[in-house]
Amino acid sequence: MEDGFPAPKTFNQGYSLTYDDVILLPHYIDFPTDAVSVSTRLSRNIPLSIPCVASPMDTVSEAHMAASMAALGGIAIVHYNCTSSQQASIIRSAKSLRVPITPSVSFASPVDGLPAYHGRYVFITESGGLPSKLLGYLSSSDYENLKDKPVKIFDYKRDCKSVEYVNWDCDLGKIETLLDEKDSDFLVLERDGEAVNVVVKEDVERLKGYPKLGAGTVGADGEWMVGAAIGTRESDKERLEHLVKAGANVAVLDSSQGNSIYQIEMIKFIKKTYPQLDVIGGNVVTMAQAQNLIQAGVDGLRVGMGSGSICTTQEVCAVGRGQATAVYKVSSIAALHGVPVIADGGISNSGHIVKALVLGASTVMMGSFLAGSTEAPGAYEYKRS
Ligand code: CPR
Repeated sequence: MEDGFPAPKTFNQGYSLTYDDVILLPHYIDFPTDAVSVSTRLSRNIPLSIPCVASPMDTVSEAHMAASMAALGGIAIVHYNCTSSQQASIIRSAKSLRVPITPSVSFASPVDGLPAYHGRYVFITESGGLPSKLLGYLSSSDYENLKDKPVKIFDYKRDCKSVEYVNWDCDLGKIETLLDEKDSDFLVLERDGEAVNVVVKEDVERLKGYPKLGAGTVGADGEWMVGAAIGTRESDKERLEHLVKAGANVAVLDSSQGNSIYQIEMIKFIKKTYPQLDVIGGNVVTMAQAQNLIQAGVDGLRVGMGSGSICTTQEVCAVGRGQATAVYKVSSIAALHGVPVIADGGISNSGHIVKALVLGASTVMMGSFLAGSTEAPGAYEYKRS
């Protein structure tokens, strides 16, 4: 009895279908939801326990997004809209974290004035950020009483004598117990003499309300796995050297049209220079494009052209493909070679994730879905109208 349209028939009619053009038929359930495993692979050698990847965008993936995604069993790809040393420092910072808490406090360097946006505490560190040596702190009551606000806050800081420190890999349960035992409002997580995070009591309460953390994405070095985006220029080879030294676990070649001589040469270079490093190529939307990158040696493929919420490739360059068709077609050929596929862009509800996975993707990459969250970079601004 034929009912509905099987995938090969649906995707071989000559139409380019988006996620919203397709709907899946339900089947039969004889298992509880907690028996469902969504564990998968990002690339040939990177297993994940959830199929979620944060996009390499400066509004999405920096240290705290990377630590939080890895803590949930996914991964983030750190953007490269910055110098190579800044990108390497974001990667080092993500890998030096264990508890996925984004500090709700602010940081300043000794020469700074009061930050424009600050939380209940301002911590003064040597570099003005983390990880760095902690020099002192001010609470909101301290700086609210400051008459001359632009002054160097360093002159008004409290010293660190009363600060409680714990080791960087202390788990959330122990942090909660210590906060109670010490009757302290915050704890400083420390690694190799530097502060790597500050956990305030209310952050722990917030995190307890999050979905249960599964097996985190931990690499052979015992730290969170973190991906790094790079381009295909000569200078990106030097950038990659910094990123590998910082501990990047996978390189993602960032291009809206990945099937190019530049990318193929870069893939070959990386596989030869860093044979232990997985390389993800893309973006591609056709089987022929995918075939080229697979032959060049990619360990994963990123699929989508014009699918991203801010992407204008289809309008500006008149190329692209409906994301449902692109994911299905590329996954069909990638599966023959054991290469996992990332469905990149256009995820605006959980149903889109299900569709991408059913059509053959191993993971979905999300940008706007994650931007604006606590874990994304940037300060929270509140404007009274
Ligand atoms: P959304 O999840 O926001 O729909 O799509 C995220 C994807 O959009 C990214 O992973 C990337 O492929 C693409 N993207 C991000 N920034 C972009 C710019 Cl500035 N221009 C074109 N595409 C972009």
